[in-house]
Amino acid sequence: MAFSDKLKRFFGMGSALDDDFFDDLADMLVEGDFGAALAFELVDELKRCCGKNGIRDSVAARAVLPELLKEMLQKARPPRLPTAETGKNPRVILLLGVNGVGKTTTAAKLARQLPQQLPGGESKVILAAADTFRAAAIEQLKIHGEQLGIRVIAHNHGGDPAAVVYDALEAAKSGKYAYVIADTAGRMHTKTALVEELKKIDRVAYSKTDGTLEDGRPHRWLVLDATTGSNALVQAETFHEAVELDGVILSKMDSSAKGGIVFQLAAKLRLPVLYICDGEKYENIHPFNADEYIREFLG
Ligand SMILES: Nc1nc2c(ncn2[C@@H]2O[C@H](COP(=O)(O)OP(=O)(O)OP(=O)(O)O)[C@@H](O)[C@H]2O)c(=O)[nH]1
Ligand SMILES: [Mg+2]
Repeated sequence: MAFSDKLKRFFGMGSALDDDFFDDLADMLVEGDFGAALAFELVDELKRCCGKNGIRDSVAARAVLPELLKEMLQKARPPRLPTAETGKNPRVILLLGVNGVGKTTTAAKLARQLPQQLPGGESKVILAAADTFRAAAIEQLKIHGEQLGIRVIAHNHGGDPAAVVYDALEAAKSGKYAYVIADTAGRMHTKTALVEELKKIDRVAYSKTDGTLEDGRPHRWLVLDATTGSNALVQAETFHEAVELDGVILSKMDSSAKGGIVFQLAAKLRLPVLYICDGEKYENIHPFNADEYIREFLG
């Protein structure tokens, strides 16, 4: 991240910790997608911490930041991750998000990544083309399925997304599958339409698994384009308010993303980031690791 280099240089100068230093730091954090409120909170906390410990220059101040940032990330709820096994009810994962954030690409990446945690590791996923809004979206998922050797359940353009999930669960009945990963439409839903659509999918999932989905309702993961900065927070707020999300996947971290959004998601919405995506290839997805993330963020 180019932004991390900037932070690294800023702290590396060995400047005195005067008002100018803290003002400049707040400005930088805002630029890095921290949002003003959280930037000031972190600066105040750093000031307090440096005062208490007799820290006088930026190099020493940099050393206490990881701990402060970690505390911020710990404000997120512990992630409710799907613990899947074949032979049991498959876990249903819905990928949500606005247009173009990377839902379909992420569905394919997850379809390849998630089963690697299962014994055997081979394809135990069904992809559900529940974005029935655009014909091209269905085709796009089918192509991923072909490339990955993963089964894709699709209906015609304009069909009912819940019916696609129904058929995916029907196909998963053999017990061979551990996950159903559903791509959803990227159009900006009205809140009511989105809530109704997801409620219907929940009902389908419960009915298809005799109400015994072991870890509750389908997982709702929001995909956010990390390069959209604070707008990503607005998207998360809107979706979370409407449908209670379980977590976030940040895409396009390889582009011009600055990364502060992760701290805002945790501190403001208590939303954990589950995966980071850093490219268009299938392997460009990584489970989120707080310590690693903080290290990279600080440069
Ligand atoms: N650089 C980069 N590009 C990505 C990443 N994830 C997705 N993309 C690209 O972003 C574009 C949109 O991705 P899609 O997966 O089609 O996004 P979507 O949310 O399904 O889009 P709609 O279905 O139109 O709402 C594509 O060109 C992807 O290749 C990523 O992690 N890094
Ligand atoms: Mg799509």
